[in-house]
Amino acid sequence: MIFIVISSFTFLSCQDRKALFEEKESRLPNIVLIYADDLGYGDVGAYGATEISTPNIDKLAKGGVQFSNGYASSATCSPSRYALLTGVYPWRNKNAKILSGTAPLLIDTTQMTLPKMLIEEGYYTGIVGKWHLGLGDGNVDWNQHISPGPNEVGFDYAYIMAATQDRVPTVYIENGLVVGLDPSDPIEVNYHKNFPGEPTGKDNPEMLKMKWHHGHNSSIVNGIPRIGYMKGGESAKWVDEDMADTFLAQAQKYIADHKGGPFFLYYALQQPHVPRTPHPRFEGKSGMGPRGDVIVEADWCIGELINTLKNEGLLENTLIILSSDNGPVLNDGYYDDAVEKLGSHTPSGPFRGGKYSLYEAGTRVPFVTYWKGTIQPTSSKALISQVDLLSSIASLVGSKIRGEDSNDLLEVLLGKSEQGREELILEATTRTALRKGDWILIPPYDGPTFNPNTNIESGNSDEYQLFNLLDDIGEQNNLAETNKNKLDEMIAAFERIRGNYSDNIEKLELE
Ligand code: NG6
Ligand code: CA
Repeated sequence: MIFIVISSFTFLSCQDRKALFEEKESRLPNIVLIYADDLGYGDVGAYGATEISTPNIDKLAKGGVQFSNGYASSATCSPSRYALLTGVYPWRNKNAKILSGTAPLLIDTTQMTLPKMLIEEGYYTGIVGKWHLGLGDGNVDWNQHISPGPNEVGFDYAYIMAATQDRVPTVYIENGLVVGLDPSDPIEVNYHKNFPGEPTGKDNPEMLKMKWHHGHNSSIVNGIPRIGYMKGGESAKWVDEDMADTFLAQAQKYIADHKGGPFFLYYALQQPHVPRTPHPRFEGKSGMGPRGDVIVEADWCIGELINTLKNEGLLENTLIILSSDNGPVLNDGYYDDAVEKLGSHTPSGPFRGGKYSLYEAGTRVPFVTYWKGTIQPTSSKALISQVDLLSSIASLVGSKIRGEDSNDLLEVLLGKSEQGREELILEATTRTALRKGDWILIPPYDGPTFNPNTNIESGNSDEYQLFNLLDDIGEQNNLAETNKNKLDEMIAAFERIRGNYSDNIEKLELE
């Protein structure tokens, strides 16, 4: 099967890559992209958290460039990951929304991606962790080789979960094959109807070890009710509490196997997304319940990964980038004490909103670059987005490829310049806003202004909202009425960039 994967691969062979690599005058750095799921700006010590301890992330932030104006492209996962890998704004693709576990591959196989660009420069490319960019053509047989997926958009190694930890199928997939699958117990997945006789979170509360609050009442796996229905595949089902260790071990193995380099490792952590299931050795460690505990766990994993790079002698030749796919949420559908045990911790930091929100906390996230001996420790106020990584990394490795919406901010990434973006479109559940300089424009949108389930403001309003972040970081004073000139300037800039993509906007559904 490995043979099939490699032979169907249209990219460079190992020998070609080695030759290309040897041609390069200087040694290209390895690149490790650590991407957390729903980690808030205020969840990290270096970004001001005092109630939770993240010493390993802090070491990267304090020893590298700590960005205070670093953004995810979207306030939800799949759109942010789409932009991260393609260098294209997610609102240009009408399918770039939170995907179900059976959604088809969101990235066109002919599209340029960050890993494809790196393969052309002689890199090995691997992903370990959360994918959530769709698989196959929308009609996947989970018992056969699953394609197209990460292997077809630039990763020559992939060890992934298909969607999210709260969505079926709850199995790991290695290069298109479900890990540990017993062919006599085939997997079936359906997002519309249950399989006859299978228990659900809705009908079988007695089987649950974690209770659902909203959504999450379909199939039960390991006592946790999920989104979507799944049958079979018993031997392949993951153990939630072991997921962090499983992904870490795979990421470490990838590094050890490719230490000859250059390699690109996309380490996509599942924490602190729901369901929050720390390994027992992290239970109670934060005093904040499972959400805090899995942040401590994620920080530990990051420390272990750095140790691996160090022990392999790679730390001086590896650019590490750390960020999160969107802002934080406390109650995202399970009763797990995230709200009750929060205490004085503020996951959104000084910002308004959270995950799903057009306000700052939806997309302004921890954003750090670290490269021992090459990047000098500094903090940066430059405006930078994850959509810029493709062009910036291309510039680093000497590729001429650039992404459609991706700015070459290599000097900013390396901490040598504070000349970031002038303007940036922010997205949240298909709605968009503009940041330009220190100003934010949120156009009027229909739909609820507040989601009582997640306790997060959507950013919707009947009126234009205009904020000046310089003296109003919490977006409290709407200046749209009092500063008409600025409002007009911002609307013109917004319309210039957004064009008529407003066709993609959907009525906001409560998450
Ligand atoms: C929402 C889920 C939420 C989470 C989110 C995706 C419900 C009610 N809510 O639909 O729990 O899974 O999708 O999160 O089902 S993301 O970080 O992957 O975008
Ligand atoms: Ca997320």
